Amino acid sequence: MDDTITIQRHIAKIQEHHPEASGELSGLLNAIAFAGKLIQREVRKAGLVDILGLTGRINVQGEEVQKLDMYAHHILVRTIGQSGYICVMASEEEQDVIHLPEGEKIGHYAIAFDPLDGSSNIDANVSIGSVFSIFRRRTPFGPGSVDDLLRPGREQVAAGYILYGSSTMMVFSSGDGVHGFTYDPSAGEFLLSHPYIKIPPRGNYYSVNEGNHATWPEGSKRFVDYLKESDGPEKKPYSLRYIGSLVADFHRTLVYGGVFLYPPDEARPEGKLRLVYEAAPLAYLVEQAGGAASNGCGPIRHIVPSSLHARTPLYIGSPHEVKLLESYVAKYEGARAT
Ligand code: P6P
Repeated sequence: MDDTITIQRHIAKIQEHHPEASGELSGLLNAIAFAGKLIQREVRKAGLVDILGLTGRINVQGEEVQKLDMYAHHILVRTIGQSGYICVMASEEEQDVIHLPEGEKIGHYAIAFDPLDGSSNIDANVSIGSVFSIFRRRTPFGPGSVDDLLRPGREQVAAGYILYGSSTMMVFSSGDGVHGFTYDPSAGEFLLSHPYIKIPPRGNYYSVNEGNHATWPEGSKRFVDYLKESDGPEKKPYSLRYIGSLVADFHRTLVYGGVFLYPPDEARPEGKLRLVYEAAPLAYLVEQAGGAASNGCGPIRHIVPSSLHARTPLYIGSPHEVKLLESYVAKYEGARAT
């Protein structure tokens, strides 16, 4: 590993392969990396506050301490909003799209993000993450609109996440493979640590909240039951790994292989996870890494979101397991509407 390649340098090298590029996407990715540095600083501190038992309500400047996910939201809105590279934003924390402040330079990209997914886990010191999805704008000029974001995932031009775990990592792709950068606090830089990440074609892990098993559709039930049988040649049973924090569960699946799934259930017939700023960006990444992502009937990348906060069932990981899951859905559920 060459630990002298910063994320800025890597992004610049990618841009060199695209002479037609204006540099806006590079600038946007660097703005996201900068936001990640600020967010990771607060995520680390939040754990400290809890340990020391400080009130955490009013800080030394007399400001109300924002909830961590609202802090992450405001950092991303401000750093990306004033970057000059976007025409519109969407966040898990806001019902509608976020327009740029009056007079802010309007750029050619549209971005949706989940500022801090899994933040309910922070008190247990569990890894959490920020997820982002980037499109080239579709509206012709001026302020962007929701039309720039209600698009199938196959139209994304970049996607990624920042994982606040035992170390902070930024993992992204802009169409030239998936690359991972580990934050070095002593240098204040994200350094290239995982170039060209490829997911194993099949794995030995499955990742799901088995507590919902009773009300899953038949195909998902039988698929998971199959993974738990031991029959030798298939190298089964698979091992269960579930953190309950999407970015952490996805990252492990990306690195080790296997499958992460959040099927629909009685309480959530549409599934729990969000399409625009969770499933679609992770689907883009996993396909760039040689994997697959499905809603059970077909690729996530083909689904046109009905709204910014639309939910979807998600089956994502190694192609072997995702294809096997789809065969179970077809056999036991027929073709669910995609
Ligand atoms: P459950 C966290 O709340 C989250 O949105 C994702 O990060 C995670 O994958 C999922 O929900 C966990 O859901 O129902 O298993 O607690």
